[in-house]
Amino acid sequence: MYKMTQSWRWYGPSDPVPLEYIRMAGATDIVHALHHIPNGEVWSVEEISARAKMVSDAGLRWSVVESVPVHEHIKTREGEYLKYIENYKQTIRNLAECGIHCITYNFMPVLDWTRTDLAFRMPDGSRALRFEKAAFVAFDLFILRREGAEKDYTAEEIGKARRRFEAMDEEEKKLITRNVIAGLPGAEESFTLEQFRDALDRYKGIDEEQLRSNLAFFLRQVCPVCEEVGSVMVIHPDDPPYPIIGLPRVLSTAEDFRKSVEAVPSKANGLCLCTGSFGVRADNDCPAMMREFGDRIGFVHLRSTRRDAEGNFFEADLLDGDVPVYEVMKALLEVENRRGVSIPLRPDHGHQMCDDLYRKSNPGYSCYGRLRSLAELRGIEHAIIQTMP
Ligand code: DNO
Repeated sequence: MYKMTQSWRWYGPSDPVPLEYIRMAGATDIVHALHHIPNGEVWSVEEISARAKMVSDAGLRWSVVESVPVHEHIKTREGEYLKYIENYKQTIRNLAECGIHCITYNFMPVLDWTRTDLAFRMPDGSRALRFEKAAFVAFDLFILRREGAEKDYTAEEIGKARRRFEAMDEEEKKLITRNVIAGLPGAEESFTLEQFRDALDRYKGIDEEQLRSNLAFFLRQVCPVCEEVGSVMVIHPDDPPYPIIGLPRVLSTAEDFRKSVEAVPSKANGLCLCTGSFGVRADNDCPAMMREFGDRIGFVHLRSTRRDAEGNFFEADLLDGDVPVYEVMKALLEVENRRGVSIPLRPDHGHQMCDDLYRKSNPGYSCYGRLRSLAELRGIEHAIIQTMP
């Protein structure tokens, strides 16, 4: 019986959750990146293998990279994009030489994932990450003051955002700004408001079709290298899965991934099925996606969000959100056993709880919340297996 490979994201030696705790959580595999290497530079074999050794000395295995960041020049296909693509290829080769064959990346312009609130109080006292639409629109319209932003919102949304903005004190304005543009864990870039406006300007003239074609161009370059060395590129969906701040999005739905595969059918063109990101849209059916894209799924983030009609969402308790976790797990087990592989899966965006409330942790990546999720996932998997033929 093939089962999920229980994995855990580790941010490196300065992560407040050390490797020894991760092992106690029941994970066997580490999801990791060389965060100290600037975007676009080659990861050398020396650096990769030194880090892999640190992981294996702790009795774990570094098997998934999350992420090798895609340089902005590649996303906009301008400037030094060809050089950065060559560097990316070399990093793929170097990772493969060290036995690491699964590479996560995203193609979101400028920002990686986005939240407005990193300490949303849950009824049980734990803290969750949240995206509040009115606060985000208020940031866009009245803090960033993006040119033409009003065109992206309805009169009602603008009215709500104005009232939300007027109710904010200076502290809250600063906090929201920091949450949106200073970079959440794993996002390798952070901006001041000025730099952020410049970064947005570079996307003027790049619409959805153009961005899609830039993604295909990139994949056409790197997938052959992956095929050569037996690796796979797994794209992480947009989070949230719709356009924000006037930027195009190209990986928010099943149809988006279909289009990508149609453009670049290489078997190295894979998917990181993040149920929390896709699950923010009611029209994304995560178990169906697991089945449809099963052959291309190289990595899974299993978490659950809860949305409302206005476009707000928060990271729910794993079994109390909009994502049908049981169905996703069942579909995953079917895929694994059909393919004869164990797919790495990690818990994601756990709540900050217990002792973690009183110490510094990476938002979404504290210890207990993820430990709880992983335990629940393991339980669900165990129970499903009992009833499988
Ligand atoms: C957030 C993460 C993302 C993800 C990247 C992949 O918690 O899921 O930052 O790592 O988008 O490139």
